[in-house]
Amino acid sequence: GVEVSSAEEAVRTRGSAAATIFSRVIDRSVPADIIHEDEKCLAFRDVSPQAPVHFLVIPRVPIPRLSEATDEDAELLGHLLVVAKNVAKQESLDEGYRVVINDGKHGAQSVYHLHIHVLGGRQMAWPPG
Ligand code: IU
Repeated sequence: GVEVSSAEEAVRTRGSAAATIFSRVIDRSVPADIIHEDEKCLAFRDVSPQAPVHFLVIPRVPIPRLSEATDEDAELLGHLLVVAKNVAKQESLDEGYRVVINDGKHGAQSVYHLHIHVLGGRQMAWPPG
């Protein structure tokens, strides 16, 4: 099996990042509908879905926000996007979908553990609110 360090261990290893509710999803200390899991990330259904299909892809390493990712995170960031599209296919989003990363105050980010939103199953509008 794959070696998976706990979220708390990841916080210690990385240093700065504070544990959030998503660390507890990773640790399974809060329940979540997990629809993909691998050695680097998880995908789970958003508890407050804004579309018929709405899931989040999060790294196990608790990077607080996209603007705090580093050049060393490039491979991980690419992996998260590949997982987002693979799970979108798994969820039969054959007509397309919206991918969103909210960053900071103006981005309306509420949970400071980097996450990719994938929304689908209905027509999206542009521009977003
Ligand atoms: P944001 O990009 O930080 O604004 O999005 C956070 C999302 O996390 C938001 O859509 C919440 O509904 C979702 N969420 C969740 O799925 N489970 C939780 O326990 C909490 C938030 I807190």
